[in-house]
Amino acid sequence: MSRFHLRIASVPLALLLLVPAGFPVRFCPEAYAQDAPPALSPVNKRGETKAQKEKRMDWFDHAKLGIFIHWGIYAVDGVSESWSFHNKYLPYEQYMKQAAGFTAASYDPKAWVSLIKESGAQYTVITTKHHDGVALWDTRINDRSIPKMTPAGRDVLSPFVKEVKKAGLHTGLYFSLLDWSNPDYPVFTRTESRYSIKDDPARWDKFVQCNFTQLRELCSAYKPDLMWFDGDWEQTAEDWRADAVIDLLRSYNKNVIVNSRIQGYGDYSTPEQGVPVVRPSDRYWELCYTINDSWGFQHTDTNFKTPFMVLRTFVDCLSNGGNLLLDIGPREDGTIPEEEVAVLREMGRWIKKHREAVYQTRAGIPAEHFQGFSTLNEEGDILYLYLPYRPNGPIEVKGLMNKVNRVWVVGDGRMLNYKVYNKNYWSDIPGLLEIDLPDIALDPSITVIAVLLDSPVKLYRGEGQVITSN
Ligand code: JFZ
Repeated sequence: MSRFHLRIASVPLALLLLVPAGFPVRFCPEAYAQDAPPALSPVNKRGETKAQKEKRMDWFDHAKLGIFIHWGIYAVDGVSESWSFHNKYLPYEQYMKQAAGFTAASYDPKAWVSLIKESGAQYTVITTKHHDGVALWDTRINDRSIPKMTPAGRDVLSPFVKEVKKAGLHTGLYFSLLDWSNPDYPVFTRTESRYSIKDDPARWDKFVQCNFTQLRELCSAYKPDLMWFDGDWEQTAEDWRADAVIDLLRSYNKNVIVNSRIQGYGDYSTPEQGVPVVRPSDRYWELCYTINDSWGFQHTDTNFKTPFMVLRTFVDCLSNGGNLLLDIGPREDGTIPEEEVAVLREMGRWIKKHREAVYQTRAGIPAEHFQGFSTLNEEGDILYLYLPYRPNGPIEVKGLMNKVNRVWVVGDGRMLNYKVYNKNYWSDIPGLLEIDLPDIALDPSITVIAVLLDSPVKLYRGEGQVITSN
């Protein structure tokens, strides 16, 4: 709606025409209806209707939290996954030698899944094969796999996926399209190339067939709900045969969801450079995020965020209508760093207490209305306010046109007192909603307040012009 489009709040147009000239009509410069969702991604190469896509995306939309797992031979020396040899921080041979130290000696896939479940996550995405080409499962295309190259000596993917499905979580598989180890892949290190696709299309074709074989292996053995591609940036959609990749996945699961890193063939966007500052325009999005600064385990990276910090980012994602895909990097023996365990446990504690303000929510009201984060229930008549701080006085909501019917503390049930200030009976410009929040109702981390409205939320979005007609 244009800024100059005048709308008289809650007065039907027909009635307005009956208003005699000179009658003091109160104008509301822009009544903002929050219930219009942002447009779906224009890229829908599956020929689906909006409703079909919404149905397919439904579990993802409500999942809110996923756990990402980067596990591979790079955890042995704690070097950056694949990039460390590609960027020549160490020689390729030395990188691959880490395989001899990958034991999975304390690997307990049941315990991994129970921790993931405890965190409140609804899905998990595991690196089946990173850019180094080392597969976690027993692939038949080559010997670059955990079962064939390492003392672990077994497929470590299958038992994990089995537990994931048993726990009722959605299965996500990370798969790097590029494979810097494969002798038929054109790129090796950042300065060394093996050949160029246009000079040797047959060799490229050989590589592409490897990808297809591995994708078939993954689809038939693990029936993924979500494929999380990576490494697409080095080639074009045509070179990856992106449309055929999607067709292949769909032939195993027609409802499969695909992330955005397959050259425009994905279902949702992945914000770049961290937590988005402005609400992403895509209807579906997911922030992938590390707890320290590394995806895989690195002994020297102690830059862990606290459980509170991660939780605050999670709420930030919720308030902007997206998911958080939170990464853990297990050690070579399969143990998970304590700092990461602590984060997942705290997520679980908080989500369990506040579940009504997590899974069934959508993006909240624009940030100008409230000093904190917000979401709405599906009907739009419960506004959830998230406070990652301890307020020094009543908390304030500006520009709320609805009548408030009740305010309570989520996960606690306590009713809160509230008042509306500066509401003139002759104006439709709403007053300030002030809610008292006693210390006794505070969550140790992020307190959530539910505001029940008389109807779907309506916001005043004007500049508060002088009203000349009173
Ligand atoms: C990729 C990988 O290269 C990296 O090792 C890790 O697996 C990560 C999850 O994915 O790195 C990227 C690629 C793209 C973006 C961020 C990290 N991006 O678009 O913001």
